[in-house]
Amino acid sequence: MRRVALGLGANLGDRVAALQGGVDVVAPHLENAVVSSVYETVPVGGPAQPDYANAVLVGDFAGDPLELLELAQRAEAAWSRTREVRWGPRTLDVDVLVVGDLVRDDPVLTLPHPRARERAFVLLPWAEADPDAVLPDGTRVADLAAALGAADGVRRRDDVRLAVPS
Ligand code: A4P
Ligand code: MG
Repeated sequence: MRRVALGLGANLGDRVAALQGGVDVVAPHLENAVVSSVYETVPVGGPAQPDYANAVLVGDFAGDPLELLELAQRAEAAWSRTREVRWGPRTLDVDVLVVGDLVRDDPVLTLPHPRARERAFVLLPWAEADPDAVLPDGTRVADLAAALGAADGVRRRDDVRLAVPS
């Protein structure tokens, strides 16, 4: 059993419904699943595009890392994600952030996710969902989140809540 974290992002259509749809596909395959609040975030990189809704799902996963990637991609496909532009708008993007302390330098599945540790829209929800989360090199996610300071462009929403299916 490994501790895993997935980052979910959506910036087209009903964004909260898309995030919930992603949780509904992946969470049943996790134990002790916890999902963060929804965060309203300014887009990072890519062309001019609408703001994102982001969240992080954590839990314990017994399967192979590639099975988790497949679940993430199944969730994206369920929201018929269109993917014309790298870093462009998407109905649902699901990234595997970590799979326990595994390190993989493989384009099919790179672990930890190479940009996770720099991004406020990942670090803040992740630290909220799992205050004890650590990266494979031992860095605490909560410390990285705290170091962001004002966390420009990331705002936690209090008006909506995602649910982990029971
Ligand atoms: N892949 C390799 N490693 C992984 C991993 N750890 N998790 C491969 C998921 N996939 C991984 O991904 C391309 C390929 O990466 C996949 O085939 C998979 O096998 P993709 O999702 O098709 O491409 P992408 O999402 O366009 O690119 P990428 O690199 O995932 O983009 P990012 O880094 O996820 O950035 N701003 C805000 N505020 N919020 C966001 O959520 N997201 C992005 C996307 C940009 N700006 C954003 C946000
Ligand atoms: Mg992605």
